[in-house]
Amino acid sequence: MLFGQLVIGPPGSGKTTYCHGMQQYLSALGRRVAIVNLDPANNVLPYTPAVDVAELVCLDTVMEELQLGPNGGMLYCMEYLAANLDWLKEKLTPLEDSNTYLLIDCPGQVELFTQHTGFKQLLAALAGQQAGGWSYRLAAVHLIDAHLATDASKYISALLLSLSTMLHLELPHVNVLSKVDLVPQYGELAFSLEYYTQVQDLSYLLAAMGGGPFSARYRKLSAGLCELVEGYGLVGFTPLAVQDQASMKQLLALVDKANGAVYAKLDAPPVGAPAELLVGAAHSAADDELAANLQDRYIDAEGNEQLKAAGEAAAKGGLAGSSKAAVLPVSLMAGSVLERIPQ
Ligand SMILES: Nc1nc2c(ncn2[C@@H]2O[C@H](COP(=O)(O)OP(=O)(O)OP(=O)(O)O)[C@@H](O)[C@H]2O)c(=O)[nH]1
Ligand SMILES: [Mg+2]
Repeated sequence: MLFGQLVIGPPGSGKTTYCHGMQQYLSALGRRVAIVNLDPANNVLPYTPAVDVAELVCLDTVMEELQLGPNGGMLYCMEYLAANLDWLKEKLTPLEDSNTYLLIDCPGQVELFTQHTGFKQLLAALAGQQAGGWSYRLAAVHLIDAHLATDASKYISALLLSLSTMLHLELPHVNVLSKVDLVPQYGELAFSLEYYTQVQDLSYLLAAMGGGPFSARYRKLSAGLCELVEGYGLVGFTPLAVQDQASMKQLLALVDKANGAVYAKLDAPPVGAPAELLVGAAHSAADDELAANLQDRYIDAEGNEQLKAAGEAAAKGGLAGSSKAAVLPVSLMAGSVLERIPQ
């Protein structure tokens, strides 16, 4: 039986980097792991994938031959994959025999996770328990860029995205606030990191939204949206900085609980899991501790003035809020994950 992670999230939220870092982390722990690249737009990969969708369908060719733009082309590629599941099964079968842990690197188009039928068909095959399903035990790891937490209205929309993704995919789900080490460059957080990692009292966000005429007019709508998210009580985040071993360790522990890898010997069926396994919501004291540590280390740390100044300079140069602004090279970040693992 295969266990694994379906790594999803908006463009630039760090999916590919996370897969690379987690692959190295798991390998260093002695676990057998393979990456499945499902993003046909991933032209330059930092890792060597065990399965690469680009071998089946090429985004550039699709765009050229069908006269589609990049988004339409991507949806076509996913539908093509959903219509050719035999190809995928053939590639994954050798991994089944060796009980390899899967990291599935997905494209960043959010419509795939919130409304697309082809992607849902693909998941039905991968994680389906009924006849025709392959019964892989997958948890969705949903990365949301931490820069969204620097603005109350962006953060509300990130919460809504997480909620609708959880409802659409129907997989055990772990929500992650990624790239928290970059927060000092993005600007001040209205609240400490712990606030964002809990299923919060969202009314504080409304107070932080500012009082422009537009936001005043839509305040009631924002309050309604916050109430909706709170009502589900499921959307909490785990903080992640890929080069920080403690955050990788805690995230892995959460995901292993969500996909059932931790219970593997008990043969428990985690897919179609009850709400308590939607571990984005299963908030623990360890989450608070990790958030406090990351806050000290990356956000309140001495020397962050330089980073903030760099962030402000980038903002003046038009890079404000860009998830690609002033980031470390992938090789450096993933390397540092390894360096910190005790041998
Ligand atoms: N500092 C820092 N940078 C990160 C982290 N994770 C990712 N990045 C950087 O963020 C940028 C985008 O990362 P990717 O891994 O390409 O993001 P993605 O979600 O795969 O992007 P798409 O495939 O285009 O949707 C890269 O420049 C990474 O180096 C992190 O934890 N810390
Ligand atoms: Mg990627």
